Parts: sequence; structure tokens; C-alpha cells
Amino acid sequence: MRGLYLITNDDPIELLLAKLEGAMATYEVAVLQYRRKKVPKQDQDYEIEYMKSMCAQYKVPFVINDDLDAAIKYGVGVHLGQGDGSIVEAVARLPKGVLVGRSCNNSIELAEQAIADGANYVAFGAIYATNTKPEAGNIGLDTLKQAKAKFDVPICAIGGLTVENSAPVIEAGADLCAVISDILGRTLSGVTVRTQEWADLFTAHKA
Ligand code: TZP
Ligand code: MG
Repeated sequence: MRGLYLITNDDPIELLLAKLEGAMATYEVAVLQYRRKKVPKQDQDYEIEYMKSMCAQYKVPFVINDDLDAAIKYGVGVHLGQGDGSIVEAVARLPKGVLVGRSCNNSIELAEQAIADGANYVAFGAIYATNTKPEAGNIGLDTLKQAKAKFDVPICAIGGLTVENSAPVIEAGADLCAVISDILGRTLSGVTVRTQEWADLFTAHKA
């Protein structure tokens, strides 16, 4: 698993879906994560259903942020932060073959535990400071390097990543670059251009 890990933002849903379609039609997105902090839970069903079928069409693994119950309901993957519940439970209750990911902040120990519990990938960040999640800090590249040397599961980097600042992130060991604003913070036509630039970045840094 390698490449762009695209995370949704809180754009109006029609605009967001058009942007996702643009991105996924341009380039083989490695993972799509549903993360809609401002949309009430009862309004999320349609959005999740729609993105699930879009991901099936483009053969993109789909994960829901934070919400194991929703992931179980739709039979898709889940991404859990440290406060979002147990990886062991997620692995036990989700169908085989879907992704279970864990945010490990800046900690090799948390990643070790997540992998022992059955996580399919581990995420570290924020790599660089980001307005999208200002409280996430900026950890730099050392933890990515250590994680890459130590673990066999894919390493995901997140936080403030742009095409311009992510070559060192990939070189440090990120298999996946998780991105919100550098892609979705653009106009519809900007999204496809930027997605292509991300594809080119990964091609230039073949594993
Ligand atoms: N977790 C750590 S940083 C972050 C999350 C969800 C936000 C990433 O967003 P952006 O816009 O790609 O910096
Ligand atoms: Mg969370």
C-alpha cells in the first residue's frame, strides 16, 4: 500500500463528491478516509453510502474516521485515534480484508501496540504544523524513520503535507501521505491538477 491517502473535508457534500471523483479519476488514490467533523451523524449515511460505492468503482480501500459502529454498519474499514476505541475490537468485529488504522501521534510504542493488536497501518503526525488540526503539533521526520526501520506494516504520515514539502517525508519512510487541504482546499479543477502532482511525486520516489 503506497501513495496518496485522501481524507475528506467539510465542504458542501455535492462539491466534495465532485472533488473526490476528480481526484480518483485522475490517479489511483491509495486510501479514502471519510472524516466529516461538522456533519451530524444522522446526515452521514447518504454520504458514506455514496463514497463507499465510488470507492468500489475505483477499487480504493475506504475507511471511516473515529466511528467503528458506522464502519461495521457499512462493512468498510476504520481509522481510530488513541481515544477512539480498541483496535482488537475493530479487527474482531469488521469483515476480513478491510483496513484498520491507528493514529500513533509521535510514539513508536503506541505503534508497536497498535500493530500487536492487529492494525493494518500506523499513522504519525502532525508532521508539519497545520491549520486543519492546530493542536496536533509538528513532530518532524525522526519518528517516521524509526517506524520504517522497525515495522512491516505501511507507515502513514499526516499533517501539513504538500507536494512541495513531502519528498523528505516519503524519503524518511512514509508509504502513505494523508492529505486534506493540499488537495481539497482547492477549486474543482485545482484538485485534479494537484492529484496528478502527488502521483508524480510518488512516481519520482519509487519504493
Ligand atoms: N491528524 C493529524 S494532522 C491532521 C489530522 C486529521 C490534519 C491533516 O490535514 P492537512 O490539511 O492535510 O494538514
Ligand atoms: Mg479520531
